[in-house]
Amino acid sequence: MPSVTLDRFILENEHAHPGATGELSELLMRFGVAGKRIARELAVAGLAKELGTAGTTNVSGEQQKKLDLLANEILLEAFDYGGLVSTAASEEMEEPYIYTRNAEKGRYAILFDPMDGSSNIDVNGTLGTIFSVRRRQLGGDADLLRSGREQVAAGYILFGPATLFVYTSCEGVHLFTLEPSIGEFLLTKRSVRMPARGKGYAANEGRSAGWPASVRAFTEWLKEKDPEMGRPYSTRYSGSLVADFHRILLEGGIYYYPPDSSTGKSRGKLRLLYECHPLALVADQAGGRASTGLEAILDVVPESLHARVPFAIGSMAEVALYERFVRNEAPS
Ligand code: FBP
Repeated sequence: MPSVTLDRFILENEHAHPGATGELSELLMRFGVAGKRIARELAVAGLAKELGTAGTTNVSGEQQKKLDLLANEILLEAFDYGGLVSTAASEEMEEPYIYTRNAEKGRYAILFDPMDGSSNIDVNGTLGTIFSVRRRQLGGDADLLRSGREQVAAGYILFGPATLFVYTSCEGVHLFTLEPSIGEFLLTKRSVRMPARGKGYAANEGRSAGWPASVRAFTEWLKEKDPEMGRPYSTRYSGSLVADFHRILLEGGIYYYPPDSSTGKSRGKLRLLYECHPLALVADQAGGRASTGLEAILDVVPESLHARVPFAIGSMAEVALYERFVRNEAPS
């Protein structure tokens, strides 16, 4: 049984940085604690009547589930003491939450998607929490509306058969598994590397009629018979970005959510700051890539807090090919 706990791993890495104050370490450990609390709530949600909708919609016009709001609350509470965080932004809150007690001294701003894969909640499907950490500079939105390269840490908690904690603080990507009987995340894989090429793709093909022709052509290319190029690829789309990304992190491949004129989502569906930037940093640190099709996701600076962006993420080979199709430089 592995024995390196998340806290020990984070603290040992902190000691590698003489100037470290320990605040980022503490902050990452708090995401671990919040993840354990959310895992517990998910496990009993059906019994606790916590499934279903809350009767409200979020700023993106999506129906909020009770568990979206419960997870949001648990995350906000996790940082409500100790003066670490000045601002928290979330998919489930129109405006950022300012920790008034920490507004001046909190050295970090955090962003999160409390419950990714909401359509899986009521059917016991795989879910996740995505998080991003930035340094506080000027305070308020000015600290948030910045490129993805300014993140100091990012990661996700995956709620599946096991609960996993995956993060990077810009020194590789590390994977931990929750050992329920001791309530600790234990190191299961350090310095995870994404395979350069995969065999699967994750996209909601049911919507392909609304996609740009270039993305439809890319999808058709993946499905052609060509054993030498590892084609045809298999479809692996779970309804949860975190679950699909985690598979790609370990097995390679590509996930994409392009612009979709059939649902009026001309900029795609996924939100840049708390879905795409954090996973793009994890992919980048594991040797993969995330793109709009035209530029690296990490270079995109959002105009607004809940801005959407066309998104493709995964192995270098597949994302590079996706970009060639979008730029109409597809292989003949
Ligand atoms: P939520 O954060 O609201 O769940 O939205 C993101 C997401 O659910 C992704 O996890 C998933 O890949 C995608 O949206 C599913 O969207 P669609 O149902 O349009 O395929």
